[in-house]
Amino acid sequence: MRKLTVLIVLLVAIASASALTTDGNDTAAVPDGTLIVLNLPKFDGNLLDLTNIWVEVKFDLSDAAVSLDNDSVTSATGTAKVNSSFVTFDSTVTLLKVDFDSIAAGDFTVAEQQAYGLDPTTGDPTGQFDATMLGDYAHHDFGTITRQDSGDIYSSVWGEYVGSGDFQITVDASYLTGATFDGSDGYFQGSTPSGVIYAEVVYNYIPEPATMALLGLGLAFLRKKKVA
Ligand SMILES: [Ca+2]
Repeated sequence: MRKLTVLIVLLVAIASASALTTDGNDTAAVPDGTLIVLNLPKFDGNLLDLTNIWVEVKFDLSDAAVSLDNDSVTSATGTAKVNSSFVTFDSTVTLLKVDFDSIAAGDFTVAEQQAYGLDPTTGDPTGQFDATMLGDYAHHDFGTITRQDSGDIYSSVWGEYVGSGDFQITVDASYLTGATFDGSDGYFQGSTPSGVIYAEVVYNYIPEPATMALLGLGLAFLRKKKVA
């Protein structure tokens, strides 16, 4: 009976020790063509204590909008477009996941478009963009476009995440709004999009010395009981 009690206490101690987590995150606006650095905490403990590292990087592109104006005397299709990409995506730790896919610049590329059938021009001045708000005009708001990648980090690179201070993720984004027309005399007006980057790291670990001490204590107690 005592043995069972000791075992239960041991299991509870191990179970509670294995639940420890520490994490951190950082977020920043990413203006077009500007180098941005995110700082995320390293694991300030022992490499052997780690049981998992999880990383997420998320990018939101907002305020992308394109207005179209057909100045042709025939109807035309106008296509509003937004493109964004990370010209730079660097990290001081290797963002290699257990599935051998890396969190990389390509995960955050945006290339979206929306086509509109436009009526012949309504007679507004030709050769320039005019917001007529009539059938020769269309406006597309792309809303917030989210690109995200996350996952458990491959254990062979965990060592890079251990230490004091932070690791850095550096990005530089390029944004473009535009339009194409299948007829002549199409004009557009595009906004300047804005971007926000967010990154998070979560460390799961077992504080090994504490667990081993408890385990040792329990085993010693069991052994003592066995002898008695
Ligand atoms: Ca027009």
